[in-house]
Amino acid sequence: MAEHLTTTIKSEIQEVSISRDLPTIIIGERINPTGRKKLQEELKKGNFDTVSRDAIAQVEAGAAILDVNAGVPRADEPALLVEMIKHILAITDVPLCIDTANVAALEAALKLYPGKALVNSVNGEENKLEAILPLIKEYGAAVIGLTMDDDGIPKTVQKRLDIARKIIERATKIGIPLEDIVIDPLALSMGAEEGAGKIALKSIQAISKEFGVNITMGCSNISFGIPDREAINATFMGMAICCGLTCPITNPLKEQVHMAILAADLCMGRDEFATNWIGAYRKRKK
Ligand code: THG
Repeated sequence: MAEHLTTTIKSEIQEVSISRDLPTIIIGERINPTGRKKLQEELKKGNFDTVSRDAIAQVEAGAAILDVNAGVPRADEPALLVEMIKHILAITDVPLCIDTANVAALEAALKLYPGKALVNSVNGEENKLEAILPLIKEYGAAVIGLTMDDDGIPKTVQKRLDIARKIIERATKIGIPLEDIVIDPLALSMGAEEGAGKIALKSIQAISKEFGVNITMGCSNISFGIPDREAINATFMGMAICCGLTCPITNPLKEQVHMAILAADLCMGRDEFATNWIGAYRKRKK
């Protein structure tokens, strides 16, 4: 069993520590135009009002880090990502998670970002490892590694563990500290793939135990195509935290899911005197 590592992400003035021995860190997922037609149209016109509003609302609701994705079809992604980050930096101090598959956009964002960002993401594909890991090293960032490679997302826990090992070996070989690598074992829809939930949970457990690294996941995928999604997402969230998930990518404005995170922290002894649980209760009652 590897020791629990601590990943520290920084803005210019705030520091956020991610660890199995600390409260769960919520990475707010909302600043993402994928599947949001209206936001896409706004961004194309240079309107960042929704971005600013989503940033403030998520931080207010408990996000400690904000994911920023500028994936608008046919847009100039490097320019758009930079503009979005500038707007977010102007209104909040929380550290950012830069969510892009575009290497030029990533480099532009890292150049501009005045802290230690979390980069979302690299995976086990050879060209991704070669393009992205040197940027992580150069800018002193932390990085999320997805357990998929040129053959796609593996159907077994063992293969996901193997890809995590490959990413970790390649990153540490060029001098990226182990604690700056966060692994995402990937959640697929249980509606489409039988056993997707169990594989995700077992993968979290296996990777956390083997390497001691922090684990992230875009958890809402798990319920895609199934009714009453929020109840499923909330239960899965609690189970995943028990297995070793430390920094879920999620929407803290979804109350059931947020309460599941706080309850899981309380159950696992990461919320001394139930301070966070009671604080959230009081905020809801107001
Ligand atoms: N792993 C990592 N990064 C990721 C993902 C992951 N980044 C993107 C995504 N997956 C997580 N982010 C989002 C952002 C928004 C929504 C879901 C995931 C979302 N979904 C609504 C839904 O599912 O119904 C649709 C939009 C809406 O109307 O709100 O909003 O897995 N490392």
